[in-house]
Amino acid sequence: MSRTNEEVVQLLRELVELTKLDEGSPQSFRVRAYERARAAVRSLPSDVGEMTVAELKAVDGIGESTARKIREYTDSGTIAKLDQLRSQYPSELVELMKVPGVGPKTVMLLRDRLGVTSIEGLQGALETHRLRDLPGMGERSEEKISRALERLGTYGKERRTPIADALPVGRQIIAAVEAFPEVRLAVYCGSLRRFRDTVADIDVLAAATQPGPVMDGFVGLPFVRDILARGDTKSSIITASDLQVDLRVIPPESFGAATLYFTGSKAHNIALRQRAIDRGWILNEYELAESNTGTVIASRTEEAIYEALGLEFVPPELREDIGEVQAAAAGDLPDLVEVADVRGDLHVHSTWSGDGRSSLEEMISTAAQRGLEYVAITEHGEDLAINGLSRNRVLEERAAIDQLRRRHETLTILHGAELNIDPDGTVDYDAAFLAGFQWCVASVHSHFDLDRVRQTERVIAAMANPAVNAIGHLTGRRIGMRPGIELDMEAVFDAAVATGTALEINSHLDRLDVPSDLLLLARGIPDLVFVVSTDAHHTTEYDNIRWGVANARRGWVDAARVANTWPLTRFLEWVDAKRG
Ligand code: DGT
Ligand code: CA
Ligand code: ZN
Repeated sequence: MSRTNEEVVQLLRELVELTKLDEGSPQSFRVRAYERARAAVRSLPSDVGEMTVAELKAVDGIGESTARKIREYTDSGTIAKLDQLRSQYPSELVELMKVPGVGPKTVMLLRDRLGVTSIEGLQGALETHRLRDLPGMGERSEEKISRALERLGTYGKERRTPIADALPVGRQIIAAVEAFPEVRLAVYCGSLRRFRDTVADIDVLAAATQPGPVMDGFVGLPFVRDILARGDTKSSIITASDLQVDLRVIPPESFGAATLYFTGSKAHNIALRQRAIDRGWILNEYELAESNTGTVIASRTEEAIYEALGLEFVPPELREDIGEVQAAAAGDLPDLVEVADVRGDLHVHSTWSGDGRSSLEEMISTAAQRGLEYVAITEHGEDLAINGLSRNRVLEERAAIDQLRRRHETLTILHGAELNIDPDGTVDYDAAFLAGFQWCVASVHSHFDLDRVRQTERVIAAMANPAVNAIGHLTGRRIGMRPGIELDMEAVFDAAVATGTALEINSHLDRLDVPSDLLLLARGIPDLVFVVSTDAHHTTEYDNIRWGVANARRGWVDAARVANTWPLTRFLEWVDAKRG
């Protein structure tokens, strides 16, 4: 995506949220118009900065008034309507809508009746049980909101930003900083580079010999809302999307030591520093050096520093001091899955599903162009309202796929489905009809608030179904928006192994599901099988595979356990072992 397109996508996201509040509804005409426009710009190949209002309007999903707002932004750098909404609804108030169970109407009630205008205020009101007296609320909804807030754990003073919001900003900043003539190389470090689900801030390093102009350029970037500090080699800003970004300029000869230091984690750094001390050396953000003489041993690259310390290179996703330093010392790091290992994508939608945005033909030809060896088309099952496929539609699509197979001889196309797991663990269609599919993913799309025992039974019952090859986005979480269902992971892992069912690692940045902390619990289970899938609804979303892979790596998932890295024959043998 072009930089302007990324900026516009973020502004439209803001407009969506603000308009929800302004109109007191998450579904109003205007809200949906902005949402459609956002999806359209996201997958637009051309640069919106270069497009006229007429050209913008011609894009499917962009209406007249949004087209004018986009043009207003690319011409003037601001949108008057957005500025007005921002001043009317402060960001702390907007943030309240992220709490599950709190919609725009509730936010306005909270503000007008209880004077609550922030998450902290909401916490206070919950503690004193003042929510239950609001119109339309009660003890139950109060309890629900209270629990959701607790489990989300991303609010208050330790407010953290979901990676789906932070990563585009991080990439945008890197691109902007690397465009300065003085800068040779820029990287984001910290929790973002380690690929945590949420980040507190974005730590950026730039290699340059003249820091002054880089500092000037940085604080002058168009998406800078506030300047917190402007120093000689370090500055901090707040972006329009409300994220803190720190930029440090580092001399090129220290770049490795600095990226190592600022990537962290703190605990990983401490373990490395101890290894250095044991050897009579010091390790800091400038260099690895001999303590006595100050002679530099390594500083320019991270690789050189790990090597000097007698360690295998530790990928950033593993740097949490949970055994990776010992493993690197023993030459025993896992053989982590990489994007290049992936041969197939096993969760793909097209416009046959109500929420798909590229045609079947486009999804298949893009899979072929990208060099995939196999792909499973998995439209929603009939139980999913609006987006699901009736039996007739399934059979029609099967015929359409048969036609497309003739045109794509190097690509193996599986006709699959994404089934919905009912509260009791049953799925769509019937056994005979299900046997007609070649691959099925089954996912939880409803009833997120059952207790742990019932959720566990539900998922295990779906695994026992011979038609189900993988469980899609296991917990159903949306990072920062909806907590995942609670599961007895030990029981889930056991059932997956016993039934020959894979656990999907969903690549959507707001899902990253199975979450990496749960993947870590499966480190010692060699027979557990995973698949890393995109759940693409548009051709551009095949690219998301790298986020699923990064999440898998953070969970120490080795390539051998990822079924879609296997050659086709082996993969199909494994699928058929269950489908019979
Ligand atoms: P965050 O920002 O909470 O999402 O997590 P981090 O890991 O990005 O933490 P942050 O931004 O406070 O610091 C970035 C990195 O800088 C951190 O991972 C390690 C390094 N660092 C910061 N403060 C210290 C410190 O006091 N000692 C050591 N050894 N390293 C530090
Ligand atoms: Ca950080
Ligand atoms: Zn899906």
